[in-house]
Amino acid sequence: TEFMVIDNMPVEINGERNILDVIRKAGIDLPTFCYYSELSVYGACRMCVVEDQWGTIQAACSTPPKAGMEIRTNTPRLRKYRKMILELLLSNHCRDCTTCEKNGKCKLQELAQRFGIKQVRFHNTSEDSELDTSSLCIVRDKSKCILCGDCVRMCNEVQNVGAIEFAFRGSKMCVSTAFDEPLANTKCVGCGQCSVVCPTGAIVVRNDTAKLWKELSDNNTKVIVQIAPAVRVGIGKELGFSEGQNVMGRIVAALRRIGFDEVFDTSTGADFTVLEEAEEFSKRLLTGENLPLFTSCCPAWVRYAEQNYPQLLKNISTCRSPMQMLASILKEHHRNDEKRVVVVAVMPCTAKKQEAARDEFKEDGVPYVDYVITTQELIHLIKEANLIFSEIEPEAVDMPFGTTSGSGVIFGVTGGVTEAVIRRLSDDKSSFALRAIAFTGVRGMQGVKEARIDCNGREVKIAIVSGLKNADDLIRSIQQGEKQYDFVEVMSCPGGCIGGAGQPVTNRDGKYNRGAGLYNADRMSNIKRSEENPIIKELYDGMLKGKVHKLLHVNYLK
Ligand code: HC1
Ligand code: SF4
Repeated sequence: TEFMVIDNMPVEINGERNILDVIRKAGIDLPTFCYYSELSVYGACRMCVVEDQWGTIQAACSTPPKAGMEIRTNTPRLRKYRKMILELLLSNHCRDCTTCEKNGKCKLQELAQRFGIKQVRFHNTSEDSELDTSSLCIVRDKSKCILCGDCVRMCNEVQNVGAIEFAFRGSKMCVSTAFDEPLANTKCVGCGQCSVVCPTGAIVVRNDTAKLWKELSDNNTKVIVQIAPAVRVGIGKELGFSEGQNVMGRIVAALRRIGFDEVFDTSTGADFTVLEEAEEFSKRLLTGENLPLFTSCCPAWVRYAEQNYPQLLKNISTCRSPMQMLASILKEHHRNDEKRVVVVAVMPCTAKKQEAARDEFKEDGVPYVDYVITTQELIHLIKEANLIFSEIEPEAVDMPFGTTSGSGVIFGVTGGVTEAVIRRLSDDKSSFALRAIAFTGVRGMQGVKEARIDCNGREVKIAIVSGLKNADDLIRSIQQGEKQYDFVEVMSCPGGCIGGAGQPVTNRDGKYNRGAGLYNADRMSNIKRSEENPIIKELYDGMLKGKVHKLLHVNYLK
């Protein structure tokens, strides 16, 4: 084995691409602003500088490890250098930390504290800039940007959207949209992944909680809320539980204390999606038309397809997303209520805010989903209500739409929609067959997965992608005839909704734990298949009669 020396300790080199990864493996949290293992190396922030045995200073993120190398990470020179960088960054940065959306989660704030910066000797030369609040999903504040470029690389390399780029050079350099247009006028799909990697408050998730408090205090309004699958495994870590732990019961109880009148689970909506999508898929398999079928529940993906592949829109499922299906059912159920009824959705996703505002999902100008808040905003609500989350006793959701299935819950992790649909379509209904589906290739955190299953004697070819660049590559290989599929699941966020930009930020292991939390919930669920959820039959025989098309489907083809 090869090894190098880090701060007098021998450390094994095991395929790491740079010495930063080796250093971190050795238990040293070398600071960086611009390094993410899933993005290309930019090497601009210089916070990860180290000194070698000859006294040369270099950035650890862009130096490959070599056997025998001797590295120091914490010399007086390096400490001075890091403090200088931080001071320079802070001199050009707004320092209203207490009122910043990122307060307590900002890397600049954390490192200023870690390195004991007590004063900033330089003057702020940057001009004031206006907030860009044009997007329904995220808010940009250029004055808080430190030019690490993480958002730019995320938007280009992982999402293949390219809505933001570096503009100008030297002291005028900034991150900008083309022609400095408001974000809403660009190709931005609202995935929010740029905010996930932004170390400061320069890009944050839009906070819509103020409007919600207003609704909650209005006695003439009934406020109904639905909770998405991924939220239950994404929220716990910040509220005293372990990452990925399922705290659904506590979320339900907290929402009731906050003042929501009825609480439901979006996985109930997902069960309807499974049935409708499975039927749509079987029909297409018979006719051979518009294959592959692309899933439609991810709104950032739908927007991406509208902008880049309009010819593929006919292949996208006409099923509304589970959030929209449940919302239309809820609004229909309360159609004749005396009170005004608003539906709120708690989502792991920033793009759902945009989906809810689409004209397709409005009736007489009123949206089916009135407000979307993200998991992050739900944490704000809980904190603002002074609730001690860990001391709340878990409660169940309301009836009559309170039954769910394990299939609906696994929607929140990449491959989950596919697995749920296969459960519906496979004619072997044994529990053995159900468990075997998990081993066909649908599970796992990889960005591209393939599975082949037998469906009524026919081999069905499936692809599952997360991250829009992966989706784009797959579409190209289909168009060039290199690949052929019948069913393609697309989620914009790497890992699926559990890694949604509305969730508290986590790493690879965190996403894995969240996924495991959802598979656990499925295992513990006594109803595994969507069609076995009793509310399904009840509504198809009742409220949905003659209204399936109106309430559960959508036409993105204009
Ligand atoms: Fe998702 Fe979905 S799973 S899109 O990933 O189909 O956001 O969690 O709510 O609508 O069910 C998100 C999650 C969510 C919808 C469902
Ligand atoms: Fe790019 Fe997504 Fe950010 Fe929009 S929200 S700028 S598409 S990364």
